[in-house]
Amino acid sequence: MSLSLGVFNSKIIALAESDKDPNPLRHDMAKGKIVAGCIAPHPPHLVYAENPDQNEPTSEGGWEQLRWGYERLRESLSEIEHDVIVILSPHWQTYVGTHFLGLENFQSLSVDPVFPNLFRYHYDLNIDVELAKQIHDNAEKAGLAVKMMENPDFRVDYGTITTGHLFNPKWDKPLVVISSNRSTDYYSAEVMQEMMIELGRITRETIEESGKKAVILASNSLSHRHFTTESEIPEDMSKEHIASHAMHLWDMRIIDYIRSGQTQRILDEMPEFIEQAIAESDGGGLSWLISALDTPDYPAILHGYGTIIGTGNAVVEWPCYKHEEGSQ
Ligand code: 2X7
Ligand code: FE2
Repeated sequence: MSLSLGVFNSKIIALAESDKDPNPLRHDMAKGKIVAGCIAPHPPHLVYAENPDQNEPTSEGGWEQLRWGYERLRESLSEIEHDVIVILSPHWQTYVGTHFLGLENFQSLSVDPVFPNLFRYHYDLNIDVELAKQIHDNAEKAGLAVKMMENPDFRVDYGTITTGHLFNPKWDKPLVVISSNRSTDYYSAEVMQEMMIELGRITRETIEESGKKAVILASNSLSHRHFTTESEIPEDMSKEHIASHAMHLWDMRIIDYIRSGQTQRILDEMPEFIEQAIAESDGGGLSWLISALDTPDYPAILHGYGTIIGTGNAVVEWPCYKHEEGSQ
């Protein structure tokens, strides 16, 4: 009796052992994460002022405060390992759902429709189609309207290109590029925000499932009222200032929330911000970013602030990697 019980017990132990993962760390190791989230504005003036080989017009500089801000952002993340950069751009405007670039590579000439004198940029960018499709599929399962953009002649918007260049001028990492579903215009800022909070959650969970490390970028200005005429020398900084005092007050209010870890208040005040400051977060990028970062309550780093043809622009980093479990 005791012998057969012993055999029975050892069988159970053997079964339990065979159920065990031979590599108990595997699941943990495979979990992906967002290592940082940023506001990375895209006025083409910043690329024009840098004079990279890819851009045809040449300049004498300008907008240094913001360009130094981007330098500080790049430096801050230079040692933080990441596999992919995810961008949501308000200049890729889609009215039926959210779209994702869905081919391995896109190359062409991008010309800014309002500032063709500043931005004629020859781009060549690579896409992480696998991750883009995973986010697309999970969004579809959650009931959002989505589409993969698989037209090889599709012209990538200048917001994506400018943010892509300023964040990573070497273009040596693949991108996931997400369109701006114009639900603010079609419905309201409230509807837009509800959809972007859902897309942000799905983006975060999909990155975690994917096993990849990602930096996510909301490509947008803050207040967005701009001058209707351009000075003779666009980079003449004696002509640059915020469009109005009201725009300045809104920018400082949002920056205060950013720096003091009050992202829920940004979401709460988003409809007023969009309406009163004509904010470029009407495209959904900022709501998506805050949601993907799980509405952080720790302070973000303000790397720079400056105006561009009257609009307010902040370069901001939420350093998620400093706030992971066990990192303190
Ligand atoms: O797209 C932009 C922008 N958001 C702000 C200022 C100037 C030009 O382009
Ligand atoms: Fe813009």
